Amino acid sequence: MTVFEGRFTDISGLRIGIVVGRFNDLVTAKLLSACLDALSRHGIDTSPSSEQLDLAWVPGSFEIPLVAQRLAATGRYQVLITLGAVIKGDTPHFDYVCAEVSKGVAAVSRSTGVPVIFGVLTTDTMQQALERAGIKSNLGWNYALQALEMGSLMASLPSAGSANPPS
Ligand code: INI
Repeated sequence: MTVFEGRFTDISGLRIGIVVGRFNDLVTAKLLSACLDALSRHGIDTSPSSEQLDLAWVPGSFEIPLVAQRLAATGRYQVLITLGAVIKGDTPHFDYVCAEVSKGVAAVSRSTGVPVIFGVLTTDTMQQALERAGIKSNLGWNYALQALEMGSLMASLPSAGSANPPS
């Protein structure tokens, strides 16, 4: 039996792309800050000259899947992290943005084979979003750990067609 597991150390070979929405950047900047802090404390180079980490800003969560798709298609990254904050307003706009970003991120992941961490908060209020972005906990930290785990796990799995046929 082979047990496959992701790692949180020995991850010097990982290249990570982050896509972050500017909309509600009071929240998304805090998610990003905790995410970078967690990556850095686990040994990822988060300096401006880093070869391990790239960051793309998009206008809002709706644009996240398109840019994630482009980054994933380069083959440069073992994992992507998406960060956004969709907060319910008085119109159905929230539902459209939530549906597009959640389905879009899942589609990018499946179509490219690159794991994409879904770090998009979807909340009823700004208060709920801020509670998840620093006031109580900060999920940006969790998204970083999930990225390390998934990036290293995917790299450790056998590739398609590599299974030995039964003898
Ligand atoms: N984008 C968000 O990331 N969060 C929101 O709460 C939001 N609301 O509520 O409108 C939002 N809208 C912008 C959207 O993501 C696109 O950037 C815009 O529609 C242009 O395509």
